[in-house]
Parts: sequence; C-alpha cells; structure tokens
Amino acid sequence: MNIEKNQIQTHNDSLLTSHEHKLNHLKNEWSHIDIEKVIQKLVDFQIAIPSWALGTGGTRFGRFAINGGEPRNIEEKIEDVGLLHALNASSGAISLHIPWDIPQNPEAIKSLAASYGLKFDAVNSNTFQDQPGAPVSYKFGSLQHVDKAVRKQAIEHNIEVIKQGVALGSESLTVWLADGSCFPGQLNFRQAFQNTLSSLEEIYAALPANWKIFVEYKAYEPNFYSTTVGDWGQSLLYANKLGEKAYTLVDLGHHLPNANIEQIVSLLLMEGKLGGFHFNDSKYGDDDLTTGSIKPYQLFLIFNELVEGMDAKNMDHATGLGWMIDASHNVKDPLEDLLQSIEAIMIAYAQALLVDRKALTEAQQNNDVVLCQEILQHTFRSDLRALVAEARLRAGAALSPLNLYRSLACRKTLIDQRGKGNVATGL
Ligand code: RM4
Ligand code: MN
Ligand code: MN
Repeated sequence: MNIEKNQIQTHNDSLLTSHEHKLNHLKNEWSHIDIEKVIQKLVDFQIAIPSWALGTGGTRFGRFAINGGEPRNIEEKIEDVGLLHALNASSGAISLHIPWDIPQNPEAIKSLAASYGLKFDAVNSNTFQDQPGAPVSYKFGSLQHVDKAVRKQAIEHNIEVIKQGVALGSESLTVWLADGSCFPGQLNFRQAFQNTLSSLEEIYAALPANWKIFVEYKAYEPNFYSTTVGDWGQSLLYANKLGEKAYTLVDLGHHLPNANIEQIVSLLLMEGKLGGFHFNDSKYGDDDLTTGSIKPYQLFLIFNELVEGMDAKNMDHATGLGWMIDASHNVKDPLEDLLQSIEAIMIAYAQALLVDRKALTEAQQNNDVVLCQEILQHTFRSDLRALVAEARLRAGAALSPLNLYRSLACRKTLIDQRGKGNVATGL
C-alpha cells in the first residue's frame, strides 16, 4: 500500500496550528540553542528496519497472527518499510536476514527499495537454525563447532550472505551466533573461542574493502550455560583480533540484568570499536519489546553517551554507526510497534542533542553530583515531541505517523490486499 502525498498533507494541515504552538513554545524555551541544527540532525537520522519484524513474532510457546496482511515475500516487506518511511521519514533502510529473505533478483529488489527511498543496511546471517536439506546441523554450534565440516558450512553461508549484500548495496554483515553450551563441561571454552575466531577470520577475509563486520554478543539463549560471544568483552576480543573492519554490535536486550549499557557504549566508542545497535527494550532478558516501552531513561542515557562520544570523535551521527531495530513480539500490529520504536529513538536522540554539555562537564569537574543529575534530567523531562514532529514535517512525512496509519486504516488495506492467513518469515 502506498500513502499519497496529499493524504499526508491533509493530515498535517489538520494538526498544523497545534503543532506550531508547541514548537514555538519549545523554541522559546531552548532559545540559547541552535535549534535549526538540532532539527536538521533529526531529519538526517535514519534507523534501519529489520525484515524479520514486519510480521508477528512468536514465542517458543506459540504464535498468534495479527489480523492479517503480513508481508508474504521480500517485495511486500520492502513495501511495508516504504510505508513506515513515508509516514515518518526516519526509516530509510532495511536490514535483511538471510535465508529468511533471499533476494532472487537483486537488481529488481534494489530498485524497488530505491523507489521507496530505502537503502539496504547490514545483512544478517543465520547459523542458529538448520535449513531444510542442510548437510550438517548447528545443534552444537556453528562457527565454534568441534567438527570442521559444520564450521565450513557456516563460514560458507556467511560468505554467501556477504555476496547477497554486495548485490544489494549493503556495506556490513552482522553475525549473531547462538553458539555456546547448555551444560557445564560440554565445551572447552578456549577451543570454542579459537574455532570461532578462525571461522570469523575466514569470513573477515571475504569482506569487500568498504565493508564492516559486526560481532553481536548475547549473554544467554538459546544456550543457557555459556555463550561463545557472551558479552561486550568477548565481542571486543574478536573485533580486535580480526582487524579494523570488525566492530562490536550492541543489542539492548542482550545483557545480564541491570548491566550499565551506557558505560559499555561509551567505552566501545572510545576504542573506535562500536559498530552498531540493535534497539529494543526489555524487562527481563532478550524480550525484544518496543524500544522505549520499559526503560526510556536508560535509552536517553545511552544516547547521551553516544552523542557525547561521537562528537568527541567528530563522527557524523547519522552515518558513523549502524542504527537498527531488532524487535518482534506477538501482541501488537508490527507496523504500529515499529512506529512507536522509531519515535522513542528519535525522542531519546533529541533529548541527548539538547544536553548542556558545557555545563555538564563543568559540574563533573566540580564533583557537583546534584547538578549533573539536574542537567541530564532537565532534558529528559522536557517534552521534545514537537521537535521530532517538525523534523518529519520538513522531510515531507506525517506530524503524527501512528494516527495517520490508523486513520487511513492501513492494516485493513493490507489485509484486503494480502489476505488473513499468511505468516511472514522470521522468528
Ligand atoms: C537474536 C539476535 C539477532 C537476531 C536474532 C533473530 O537474539 O538479537 O540479532 O538476528 O535474534
Ligand atoms: Mn539482535
Ligand atoms: Mn536478540
């Protein structure tokens, strides 16, 4: 389904007076700040949508379809991301998971995506599920496996994914490994690490010159005793040993409870080894909930470190790191969920942009702990939604994407076009 420019225009016209009122209020309140610069940064910031989040996710207990209209193929997934991007102008990229999505005709897929203003972000390999007819199984791991034949199959799959990505114009590969062990004694940790490292080295050697490889870590699940890339330290070890094209990828849901993610992010950035993000939110584990739905303050604190750390290195906020969502669950309309996630990310980014850095540094130097907190919470508690909406307005998108999505009955249109019964590929 396509949204026409005039539908966006009509929607925006109806909200314009109230929007301008809120925006002017913000402009007055933040008159000491170059607000135009902030708005431009918000316009430029794009977050990639994962191809596996466009259908309802399942849990290991079951899967409940939404009312229908799930994308039946990669073309329809691109169409859905195009819809999101038309609504918010902040979702200008798609991240594919292979083999859940295999582009048969890369040129056609690429031009379809371009027609919606979309690029291809990182491609993701999958060595955590056995594919039908695969000669060997990943039951006991992939790149870490004790059997060379299994490692070889997993390495070749990753190289194949790189080739698919090259054809689409991607410039990075995300490797998330389910590898690990479920019981003490099952693995020789050093051997698992060395096997994984040498497998990653072979994949690294196949990367084109302008590519990056992101090594994602996860504390547990599906293995529950050890994970071979279990935390940021292990990921950083691999990234450092692999070379300058290798980076750590932080998925917000992949830490042990209460981990200080903002500190992890800050130090990885300092080391030049932070590659990208998988945004989501969690209460307990890798819950993959809507970004900002559980811990919005943590999201802001992470962005606070990101902005400070990227500015210290003169990095372009929009292109310096890979920004992706990784979420999927089974109670919301996935497109509405993604709109909410993007909005939460943009708000946290806007809040971080407005932190009074000079005053914060001064307060830190003076050990004025109270003032440090006041400075951070001043922006966190400010309602900056009108700034984010203004960025959308300037980029030709909707002032209120979710309301427009609902008032145009987009899901109903998708159901009419695609039917009720289909289930998109993904988890
Ligand atoms: C993992 C991890 C990966 C994602 C898979 C589907 O927990 O977050 O990034 O590709 O799930
Ligand atoms: Mn992830
Ligand atoms: Mn995950």
